[in-house]
Amino acid sequence: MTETALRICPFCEATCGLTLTIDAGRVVGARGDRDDVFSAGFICPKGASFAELDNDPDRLQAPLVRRDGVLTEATWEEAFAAAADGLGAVIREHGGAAVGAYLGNPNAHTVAGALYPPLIIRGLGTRQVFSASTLDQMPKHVSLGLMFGSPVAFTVPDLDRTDYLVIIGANPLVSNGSVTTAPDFGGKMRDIRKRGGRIVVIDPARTRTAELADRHLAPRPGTDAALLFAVVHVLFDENLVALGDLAEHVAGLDEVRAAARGFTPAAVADYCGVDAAEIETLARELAAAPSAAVYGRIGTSTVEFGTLGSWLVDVVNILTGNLDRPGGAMFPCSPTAPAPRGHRPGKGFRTGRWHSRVSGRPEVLSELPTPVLAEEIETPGDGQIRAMITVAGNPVLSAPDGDRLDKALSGRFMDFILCVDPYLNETTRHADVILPPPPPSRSPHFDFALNGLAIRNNARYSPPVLPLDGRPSEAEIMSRLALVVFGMSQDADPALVDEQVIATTLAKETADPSSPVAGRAVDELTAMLPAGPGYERRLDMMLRLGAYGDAFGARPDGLTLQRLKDAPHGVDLGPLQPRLLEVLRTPSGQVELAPPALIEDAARLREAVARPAEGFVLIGRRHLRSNNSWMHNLPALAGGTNQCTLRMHPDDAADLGVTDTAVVKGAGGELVVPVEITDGIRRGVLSLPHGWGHDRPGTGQQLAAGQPGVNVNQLNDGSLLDPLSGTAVLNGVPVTVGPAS
Ligand SMILES: Nc1nc2c(c(=O)[nH]1)N[C@H]1C(S)=C(S)[C@@H](COP(=O)(O)OP(=O)(O)OC[C@H]3O[C@@H](n4cnc5c(=O)[nH]c(N)nc54)[C@H](O)[C@@H]3O)O[C@H]1N2
Ligand SMILES: Nc1nc2c(c(=O)[nH]1)N[C@H]1C(S)=C(S)[C@@H](COP(=O)(O)OP(=O)(O)OC[C@H]3O[C@@H](n4cnc5c(=O)[nH]c(N)nc54)[C@H](O)[C@@H]3O)O[C@H]1N2
Ligand code: SF4
Ligand SMILES: [Mo]
Repeated sequence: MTETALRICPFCEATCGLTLTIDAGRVVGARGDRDDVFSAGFICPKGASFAELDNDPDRLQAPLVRRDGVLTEATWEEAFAAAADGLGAVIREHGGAAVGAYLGNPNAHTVAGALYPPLIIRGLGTRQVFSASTLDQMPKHVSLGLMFGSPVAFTVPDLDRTDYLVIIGANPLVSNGSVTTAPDFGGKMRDIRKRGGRIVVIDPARTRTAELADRHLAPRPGTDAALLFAVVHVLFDENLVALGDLAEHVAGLDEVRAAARGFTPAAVADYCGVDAAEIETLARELAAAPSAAVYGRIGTSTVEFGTLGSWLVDVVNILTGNLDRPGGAMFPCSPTAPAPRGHRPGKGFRTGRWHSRVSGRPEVLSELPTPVLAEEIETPGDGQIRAMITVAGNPVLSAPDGDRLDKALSGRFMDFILCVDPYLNETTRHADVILPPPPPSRSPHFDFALNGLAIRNNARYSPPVLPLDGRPSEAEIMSRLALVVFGMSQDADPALVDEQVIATTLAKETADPSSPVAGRAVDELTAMLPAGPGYERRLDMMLRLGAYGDAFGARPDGLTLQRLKDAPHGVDLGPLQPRLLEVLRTPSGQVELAPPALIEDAARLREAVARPAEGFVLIGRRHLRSNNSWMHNLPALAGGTNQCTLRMHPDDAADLGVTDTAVVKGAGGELVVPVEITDGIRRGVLSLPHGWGHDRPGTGQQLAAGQPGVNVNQLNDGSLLDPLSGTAVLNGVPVTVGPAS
């Protein structure tokens, strides 16, 4: 007898609702949930492969502990004891500050990843914190922090209502959207055009997304900031700036006008490789559209001028009056964001409160750039990293110069490595202890991070579909690690960790006169939380304190966890609403259009524009049936078009005599790679996907090892960073290329 169960897909940012088929205690199928309030039945090949991923025989079923040099299966009690011994010894000898942490991408997709890493890092008191953010969206955090006073004040394009969409450096038809949570992004693009709207895609490659657009501009990689500055220039020059209702809330207009002065379309045309007339048309159309939204992603972020480009996306949205209005770029309101407390100035946003030990890179959001992780491990001295905790990450493949990190992790430097990960991969193979979380079917789901990026406000919760069968949940694994770093006995109840958070949060809220629970008794509120796992109690608390919450009974119609459980297809919270004044937290209480750090960095861009462009540059590429480094092991997704090939323009190939295999050389190394010749990429540009290179011994993904591909990040030595955010330059990397002999 088969049954069905609902579960939000955790494999990308689109957060589609799935209907799983369960047979004999395992998931055997998945289809889109047509009644899901947000995704309405949409599904992609990864979601459809849920069963394969959930049941992958290479997933670790039990923890591994290194014994006599060999990773060996152990019981959970043995593994937790080994974790406590190993971490405890390093903390006693060198202090918690000598423990480094690396947090990978799936932390944005798990309940445990949202709730526990901050506690563990605080408990360690370490500044050696690294994550996938400095390989990804950190430039956006910095630009948002400087402009709005909050590094998480993300805007998203209001896809359901916009008349004019500009997509710059994103390929949502393949990635399914990022930092904009929108199931069926492609369908929404088609709808824009059906209702008479227009779409422009700016990308050096003619992607599937570009093929859906009215117009495709193909700039040279790394030049978006200059292109957007030229758009700003035209807006000022032709008197097209129209802030509308924003006018009274925006400071720094004159400084931006002055900064844009040198960036005329003619001055940037050669550097960007885009005709001046195309840039002028773009600016005029943006200004003329009834509503418009510019949406930038990886191609504007992991580049030499990532923070400048991320900033200019919002500058253009503001100058055309499209920030915070329907059809423009709007601020979503997550159900777990604290209830709004009105317009009040904040402390603002600062980076560089401390610096990395070896090369002096500034801290950003309490993190250091992942490209400096290896040197922080290798370089002796005070503060050297002696132990690592990695959670849901694979930096050996995802970060620049993986070979160096690989050696650093395997060598004499490390006393102890602990990984929380379901797979033995290129990074976790160095662990002393691996604690594997249960598969998604046995884990809860709630989108703490991604709800704040949704193009329509909504709240959905999936409890675990299948029982844990004696394994600890990922929440319990992380709670137990928190107990270790807090120096508590291993016999202590892991639930204490959640109860401590609940007690502290409620004490703060009840003491805050602007809180919806001001003045109430902590005990009374605690007693209202449901019995059950600590993560559910914390989620219920956050929902009740949140923007739509029941304020612990004060607003009886408001959200509680029970209400979400009663609505398994989710609760729709309506289209995005203007809320700029709620999110603004700059000291001035204004939008800072011209933060000094960005105006200063524009000088670096001016120099680049003046410098003649030569040689090949490399960009990245994603495949629909792939996900960073960890989905190359599923038969349903492997093979076909999902290949680790070098894409190259036919004229470039002919000039160089490249036919089927090429050698690519970069500052970090060289690769021999099969070539795919296509006119879907600009001349002078090469593309390679990341997350490949599964040929290292001691990993445990057999299918992936059979089709290993090469690690693109080996071309990169890690020295190229966007200086304001510490983000690795992964697009627009200078390389040379020639035929393989
Ligand atoms: N050249 C180049 N490099 C890039 C990029 C690029 O575009 N070009 N993109 C960058 C980007 S945007 C990102 S986000 C990074 C990603 O970089 P990482 O986050 O370091 O790498 P992933 O490959 O996403 O690895 C995710 C790991 O999480 C594990 N995992 C999966 N599910 C769970 C779970 O439920 N719990 C736990 N604990 N673990 C889980 C997987 O087994 C896998 O080992 O790569 C970056 N690297
Ligand atoms: N199927 C699949 N989906 C994924 C992932 C995956 O690996 N596979 N990874 C997930 C993750 S971690 C993330 S962060 C998101 C990323 O989501 P997206 O940003 O939408 O994904 P990318 O495919 O990296 O798109 C970046 C685009 O920028 C272009 N580009 C490169 N350099 C430049 C440049 O200098 N300027 C401009 N204008 N464009 C440039 C590239 O050609 C590419 O088309 O995808 C997520 N979804
Ligand atoms: S688009 Fe993303 S969330 Fe939706 S089914 Fe595919 S992988 Fe899952
Ligand atoms: Mo990412």
